[in-house]
Amino acid sequence: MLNFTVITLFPPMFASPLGHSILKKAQEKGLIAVRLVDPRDYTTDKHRTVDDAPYGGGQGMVMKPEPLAAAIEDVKSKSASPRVILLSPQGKSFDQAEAQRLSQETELVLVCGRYEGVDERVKAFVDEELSVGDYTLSGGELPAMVVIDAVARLIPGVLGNLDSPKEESFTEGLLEYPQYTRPEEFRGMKVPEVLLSGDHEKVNEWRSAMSLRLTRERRPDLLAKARPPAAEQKATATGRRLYIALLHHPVYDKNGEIVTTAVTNMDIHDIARAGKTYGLRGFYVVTPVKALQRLALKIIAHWEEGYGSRYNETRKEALALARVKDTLDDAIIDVERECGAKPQIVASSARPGGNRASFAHLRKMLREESAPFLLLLGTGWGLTDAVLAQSDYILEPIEGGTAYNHLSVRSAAAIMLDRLLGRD
Ligand code: 4GT
Repeated sequence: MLNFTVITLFPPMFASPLGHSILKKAQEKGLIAVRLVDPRDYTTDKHRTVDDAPYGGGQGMVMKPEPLAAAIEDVKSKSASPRVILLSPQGKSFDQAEAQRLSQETELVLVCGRYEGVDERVKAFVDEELSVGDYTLSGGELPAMVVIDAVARLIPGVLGNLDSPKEESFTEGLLEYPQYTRPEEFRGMKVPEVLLSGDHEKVNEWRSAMSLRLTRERRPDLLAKARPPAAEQKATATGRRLYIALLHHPVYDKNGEIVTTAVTNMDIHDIARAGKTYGLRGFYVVTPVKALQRLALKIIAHWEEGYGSRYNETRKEALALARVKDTLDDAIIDVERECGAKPQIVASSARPGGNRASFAHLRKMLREESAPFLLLLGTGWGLTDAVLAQSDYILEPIEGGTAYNHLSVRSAAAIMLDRLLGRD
């Protein structure tokens, strides 16, 4: 139960918003109550004066402090733990997080200014000031109604569902996705196919993707503000489609011969840690050499289960991404098993030439398509032409703008992950 008390010179203004729909029902159900208090009832002169001319001159009138202070004090004296809020353009911005915070209170007192504003000394009687946006209104009444509506909706039961009305946290803090209802086609405009599919997972993915895209286009400030859980899920939603395979065979050596390179501790650790940081779904260490597979497994298991797991909890989390496979085909089959779809193969090559996909393009595909992607990283002198030829895309090379072109595979992996999954 949340008790609102509104201190206003115009109590009848509240009748309509409170007398309809959700807010009306919320009061009927006893989930909120709204009391209206007129500061004019706290005047002591015979003209019941609530305003006066500003000291220092200037146009308009200012709300006198005495009636407002008396009204606030009276309301406070009748309540256990009231939180007194002055609606004011100079206040802190009211947003969904503020609404969430206020919905935890039991007594909210909303003070509405009129004329040119309230005498500054009234502020000694309020706990905080809130603004509903950067524009000027004729009074605090509409802002008070905005606050009542936004806060009341968050009280369990007001919207019908008894548990907290929070939706999937994925889209929390982002703009809503587009909504459609019947008919399926209206004036030549069709409802997106996916919404008719009955596939709830696909529908949710589409809605999340639309929310993200809309927010990125229109309100990038909201994305930057998104709280860590939302941000993390945003990363993993695209990262969940991306896998990396580190190929130790087939790769070239410096003479252009096809060879098998050795597994290294540092590559496995660093790529796993970068992968974990950016929300990569899985990291394949590919080598056909049994002894090197055992070595890779030992490196992973040391951190997953051995002394290292107790020694360093965060590295254990990262190494849990790593999987050892005999061949590239085994890695592809593993992705398909996990995602239910064949991965698109993206090769990376530092050698110039070929038809290249840009990082921006792959980043977009990761966000907007549902297929998994397997990014191939070569060791030694790079992936063979045969592997490049069987790939769906060859990623553009990473260029540092110099003639020197010898990034380690783990540096290249980190840069690629940032370009594909990192924050804008
Ligand atoms: C805008 C807001 C607000 C006004 C807002 C004092 C006299 C303030 C008129 C009142 N305008 N109040 N709370 N953006 N105007 O929240």
